[in-house]
Amino acid sequence: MPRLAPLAAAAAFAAACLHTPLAQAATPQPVQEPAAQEQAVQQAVTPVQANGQLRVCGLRLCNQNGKQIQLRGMSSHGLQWYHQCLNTASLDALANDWRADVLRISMYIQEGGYETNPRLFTDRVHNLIEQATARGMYAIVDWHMLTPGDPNVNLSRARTFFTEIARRHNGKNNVLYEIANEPNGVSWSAIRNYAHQIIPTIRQHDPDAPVLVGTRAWSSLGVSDGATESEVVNNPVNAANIMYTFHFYAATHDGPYLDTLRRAADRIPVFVTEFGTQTASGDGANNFARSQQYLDLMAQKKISWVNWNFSDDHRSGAVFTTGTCPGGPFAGTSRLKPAGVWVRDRIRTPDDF
Ligand code: IDC
Repeated sequence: MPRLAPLAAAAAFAAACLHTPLAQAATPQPVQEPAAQEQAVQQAVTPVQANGQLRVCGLRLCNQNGKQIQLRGMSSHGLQWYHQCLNTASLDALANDWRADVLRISMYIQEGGYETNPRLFTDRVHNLIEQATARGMYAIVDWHMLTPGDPNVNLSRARTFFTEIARRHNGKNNVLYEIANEPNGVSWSAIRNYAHQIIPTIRQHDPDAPVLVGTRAWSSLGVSDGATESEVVNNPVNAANIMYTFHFYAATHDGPYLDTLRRAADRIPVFVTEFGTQTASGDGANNFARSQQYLDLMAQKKISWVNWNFSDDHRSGAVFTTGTCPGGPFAGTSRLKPAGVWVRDRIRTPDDF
């Protein structure tokens, strides 16, 4: 990556020390043999180089060698509003400074999104998949349906879109398909029927990519409608290599949601494709203590996660301060809101793969 193997990290540290101002020159410097440095450079490895084609293995996500892994990264905001936050410098920062494993490409369908100009938005997604690929990150193609909440309303659009995306990118090993962001006001069986329509459409062109399925009541596994994960456990989607999505906003979604995630992770494969440290509006005060409880659970169960969102929207959940895009700077913390500082730290924590 971007992500450096230990030797490379030591070499980078040594290089950084060479540029240390005089006042700090007393910092101990690791001794590096020239040969070791050469080797270190060659060992620099991106998340995709390290893990290759992912697949669902039992209840977890595994890499090409069958090892369970956890991906961590960021979701874009809606491409119709904050496309300017996804440029060369910001994506370089996401890969190299944030050390993200994954970029979620959030393409709204309504609210000025895909339905208004399918060609434009499909091309944006193509381009962002290429950008993620060039940086060795995984790419989640998020069909960001939200209002209306029945994914079947957009079924024919989804067929057109996913057919083109899957045809174009089937040779890549870093694409995951999220077929319905947050179904709402609709039963699990209607969502399941939609999944049975759209998964074969994708698989016809891209047979080996994991598919992520949204769940009832804004991808709460039903909890926000007073249901539980048992409706999914008892009536799963009839397809292999899929995971179910769970979204939470830590200042709104308390104990029962955390308990649901804990239970569900032992019964079905779960991917948290969206979470915020604030309220479900994506705004308001952060609850970092509860956010950390979720992150601890997800680390323990190796549940992959993606945070909302990589933009400079005014809300507290948008990581950059207003006016950061498109010029930056995007690396470091100078333009980050508190939620951004918090989540960057947690994405940067070294992976164990
Ligand atoms: C919010 C955006 C906001 C936009 C609103 C309506 O932050 O700018 O006006 O959507 O589309 C979700 C959704 C996600 C929401 C986010 C925060 O997937 O689209 O973004 N949220 O409200 N689910 C729970 C929270």
